[in-house]
Amino acid sequence: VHERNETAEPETQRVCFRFLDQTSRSFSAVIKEVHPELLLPICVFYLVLRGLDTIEDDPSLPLSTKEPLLRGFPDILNRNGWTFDGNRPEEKDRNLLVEFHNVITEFQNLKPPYRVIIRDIAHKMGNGMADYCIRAATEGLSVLTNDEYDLYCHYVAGLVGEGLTRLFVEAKFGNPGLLERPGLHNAMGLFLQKTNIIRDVREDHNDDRHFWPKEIWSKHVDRFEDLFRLEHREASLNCSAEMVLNALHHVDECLFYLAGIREQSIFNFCAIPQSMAIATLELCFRNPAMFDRNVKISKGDACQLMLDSTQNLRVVCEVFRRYARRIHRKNTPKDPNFMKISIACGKIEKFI
Ligand code: PS7
Ligand code: MN
Ligand code: MN
Ligand code: MN
Ligand code: MN
Ligand code: MN
Repeated sequence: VHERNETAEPETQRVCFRFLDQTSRSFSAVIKEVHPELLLPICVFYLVLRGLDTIEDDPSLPLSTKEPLLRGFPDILNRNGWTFDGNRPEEKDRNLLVEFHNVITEFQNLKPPYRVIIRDIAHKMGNGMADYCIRAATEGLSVLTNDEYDLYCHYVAGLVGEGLTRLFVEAKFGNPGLLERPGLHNAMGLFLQKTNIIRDVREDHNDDRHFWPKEIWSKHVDRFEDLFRLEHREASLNCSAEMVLNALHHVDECLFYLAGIREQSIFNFCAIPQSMAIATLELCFRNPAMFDRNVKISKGDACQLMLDSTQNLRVVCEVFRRYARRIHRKNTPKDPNFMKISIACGKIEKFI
């Protein structure tokens, strides 16, 4: 464990770590355990992307404000003192942008190669978000095909995988071969993002945000809203099971990716969220509660997952096997995807 010397930290760094705690429930703990060489770069990377997401997520921002901000984020990172107070008062991470000059200062103090990576990912993500915001404003996102769903997840999460992998390799904590396998780091992001989209379906629906692709939900219900109606519960469960099946296809690539990590703190940083994700998928699988309220894995399960994800790849594979077996047991022949789900679980159970 590497302790930061908080009294020697400049004020702007302290502000960044405070924002990390405030804006991330799941990532702040794992980021703070990262090797000192990448601790601040990853914290700043997180806050830059959280800033972008806070612009993307705010429905009160007109497209004419939103689009140039998203596309112009690489420039913003050059502007000393830039802040933004245009988010609606109830936007949860509004203050991050109101005090964004702290993030910009710390960004500018990073080593040049780290800055290049963070700026490049902010550029690609901002443009991808802008493209989908335009589409969401005109027709909504619940019309997506499966390929469009994967592309959206690539922009908001697969690119995070690319950026992190470039940081790991630059710091010599990852096998440079990982850079030649974009499918692997993309899978790391897609697996997390798809799990988030599955679990948050109720909350996102309340905010009028629909990410489940039409290519999937239209096989089960006529209108997206029907997923939340009691008389369609069986169809909704089959639909969510197909969403889980879609996410499970990334598992083997995620486990291959983890085999390329060479430093323990980075391994933990990568493995913990992946383990939490497979446990969350298991919790959501054929669980009607997810259509009524937010479901969350228990504190006890989360603790066990932390312990198991900070050992080595063999133990992490064991975690994946355990949850795949539980999904397998809940699978039912009433489900139109019964066979496919059974095969997908069987593959994970036999992996390594
Ligand atoms: C730089 C650690 C480890 C190779 C802010 C980590 C929101 C699922 O949608 O707040 O607000 O409910 O729960 C993270 C790959 C990205 C993908 C994406 C930056 C793993 C802006 C995480 C995270 C790649 C877009 C969770 C993708 O957010 O979501 C750093 C390797 C940010 C990772 C968003 C979502 C993250 C997410 P929401 P959450
Ligand atoms: Mn978003
Ligand atoms: Mn968000
Ligand atoms: Mn999101
Ligand atoms: Mn979400
Ligand atoms: Mn969230």
